[in-house]
This record gives sequence, structure tokens and C-alpha cells, in this order.
Amino acid sequence: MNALAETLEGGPVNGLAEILDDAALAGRAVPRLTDAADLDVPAAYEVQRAVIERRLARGERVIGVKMGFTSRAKMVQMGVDDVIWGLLTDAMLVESHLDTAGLIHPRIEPEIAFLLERPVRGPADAVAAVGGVAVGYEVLDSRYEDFSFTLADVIADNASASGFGHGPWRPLRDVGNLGLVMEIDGRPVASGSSAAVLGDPLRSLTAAARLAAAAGVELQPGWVVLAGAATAAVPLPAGAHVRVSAAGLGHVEVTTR
Ligand code: OOG
Repeated sequence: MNALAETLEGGPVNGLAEILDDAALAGRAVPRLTDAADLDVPAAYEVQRAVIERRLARGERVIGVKMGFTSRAKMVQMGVDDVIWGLLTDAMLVESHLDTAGLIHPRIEPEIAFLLERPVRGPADAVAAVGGVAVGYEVLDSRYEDFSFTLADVIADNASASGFGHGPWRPLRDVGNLGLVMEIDGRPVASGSSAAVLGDPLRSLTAAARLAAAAGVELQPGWVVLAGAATAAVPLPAGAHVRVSAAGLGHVEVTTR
């Protein structure tokens, strides 16, 4: 940590978490933390955890995890090349409407989501713990100016997590090569195959279990695991109707205002 970070109130980790949490609450972007602080990946996960602690202190509950950069399309789009994870809270779950007014520069991307029905202590437990699979989407809203960040920055920012939704849960089936289409106001804006997610989204689930175990986190029954986008993310405007469908899994819709 450099001098700037050390002078932040409550120690560097809490100070950096406060910057990101305040940015999310105010809907205002901030410069990248790494422009001023010497942040490596382990320290970035500490900041992420402190960001989540602040949400929990406001009464939010953790209800799942999200994976990031599990597809080449996303790695190329964001210029980052390592798989990361973040936590999802109940306040991020979108039913059918999303108010974008408080967001900075939201983007949306199609996802495959898994529902856990058993605790997962490590990768070996992961697939057997799945109680359902669904088509989903994630709303990203990087707290950084211009959606620009290094790997450590985006980890600290809880992997840009802002919102997510999913369609009806279906029994687990082979999801290794499903066609995914995302439409905004009836026009296809992104399409791809679930195979883009580490070759099979189940691999992303296993990776989530590995990262969680390494961090001492047990994935809980009832939690959702977002496997990561299969395509690049697209800007999410206000007043839009978004529909994401996956072959055999139905669809999920969200309307923004
Ligand atoms: C970071 C989050 C990436 C994914 O699905 O790859 C992600 C970002 O692009 O802002 O969630």
C-alpha cells in the first residue's frame, strides 16, 4: 500500500472498500484504486470482502456467487485474463423491473445460473449439489470511470456485480452447448453458446467451488452460482425490455426504467 492508501480512515482495506461502496451508493464513478494504491490480487479480495461486509451491515444477505472472465469474449472485451469471483446479495436480485437511475453505466450479459440444494465444501461436491439450472443475466456496473480497470481493481469492486435475474429453475441437464440469445426491444444484441464459458458452465461451477474453498467460504443450499457471461456485455439503457433465452431452458425478461 502506498502512503495515500495508508492514510485512509480505518486502514487501507476498509478505506478502499469505503471508496467503492460510496461510489455504488452515490451512483458515481471513481478513479481506479490501482492509480493510487499498490493493490495485488490477495489484497483486492480483502477489499472485496470488506465491501460485502458493508452491505451485510446494511441488512443484505449473501445469496450466491458470480464468476467473471470465464469466457474469451469477456476477457477480450475487458482486457483481463484470469477467472475471478464475487458475491451476490439479496439486494442484487432483480425480479422483473430494474431502476437504472441510481446506476453509473450499467451493462447486461447473458448467463447460465445454477441453484445449489446442498452445501459445497470443495470442487468435488459441486455438481452433485446442483438442484436446478436456469437461463439468467447479470447487470454489471463497474464503479470505475469508463468501466476501465486492472484485474486487482475489478476484484476489489466485487467483479462489477450490480444485479442479476434468472428464469425458471429446471432439473440439471447437459448445458455444455446451449444457444443463448439476448434481445433488447426485440432486436438480438448478443448471441453465443454456453460452451464459451470454460467449455461448459459446469466447469465454472467447479471453479467457483475451488475459489470459495480457498477463501474459506462454504457455498450454501439455496445459493445461486452465475457461471459468467458467454458473450460480451452490452450497455443497458433505461426504458428497455430485455429478453434472454437459452435453448431448452426457456427465457427471462427484465424491463428497465
Ligand atoms: C467484470 C465482470 C465480468 C463475466 O461474466 O465475465 C463478468 C466486468 O466485465 O465488468 O461478470
